[in-house]
Amino acid sequence: MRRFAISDIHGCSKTFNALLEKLELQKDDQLYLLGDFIDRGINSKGVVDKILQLKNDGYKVDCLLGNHEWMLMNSIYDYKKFENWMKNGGSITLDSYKISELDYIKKIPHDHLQFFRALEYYIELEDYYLVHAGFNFKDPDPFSDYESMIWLRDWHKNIKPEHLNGKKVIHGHAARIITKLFEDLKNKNTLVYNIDCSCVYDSKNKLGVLCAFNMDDITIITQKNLDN
Ligand SMILES: [Mn+2]
Repeated sequence: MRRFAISDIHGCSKTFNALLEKLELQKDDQLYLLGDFIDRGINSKGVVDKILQLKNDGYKVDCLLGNHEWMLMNSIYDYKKFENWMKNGGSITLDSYKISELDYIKKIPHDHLQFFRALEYYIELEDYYLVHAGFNFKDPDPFSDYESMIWLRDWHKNIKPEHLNGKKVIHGHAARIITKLFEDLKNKNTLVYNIDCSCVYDSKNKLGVLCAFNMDDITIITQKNLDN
C-alpha cells in the first residue's frame, strides 16, 4: 500500500492521466487530491470525470476543496462572484462542460456538483495534515480558520510547530518551480511540503510539472504538462 498526494491539476486531464499511469495505481493505494481540479487548463470536466471514475472503480481517492472549486460553487447564486470566477480561469471550465456563460453553471452535471459540495477543507492523518493552501498560524486555533485553508499564501514563516503535534503539512495552491520542492525533499527538517509544481503553467523555465508526492518514501514522481 502506497500513499500519494497530488495537487493543482487545474484542468490538465491528459497530464493527470499520464501521471496516474506512471504510478501504476493499485486498489490498495491511497490517493489524496488536494484541490484545484478545475480552471485555467483545457479539460476540467475530464479531470473530474476521471476522479469520479476512479472512485466508482473502487480506488481509494480522498479529495480536498481548493479555492477554484469554492469559486465555482459560490458563483451559482452570486453574479459578482461569477464574474470574478470567470476572470480566474472559470470560463475555460464552462467550455469544457460545453455550457455558455448565459446558460450558467446550473447545467453542470449533478454528480460533479455533488462531488464539489462534498470536498473537505483538510484531512488529518497520523503523520500529516493535508490542505489545499495552508493553515493560519496567527490564529490561536489554525484548524478553525477554513477560509485560510483554501486561500492563504506566504504562511510558512508563521508556522508554530507546537500546533502540528509532530505531523508534517502537505499543500498546494502556491505554484512554484519544481527545484524548490527538490530542496525541501533533501532537507530532513522540512515541516511543510508545497507540492504545486505549476502544472498548468508554461513548461518553459521548468514550470508545467504535475507531481505525485509519495508520502511514505518522501519522493516524487513527475509528469510534464501534456495539455498545453
Ligand atoms: Mn489554489
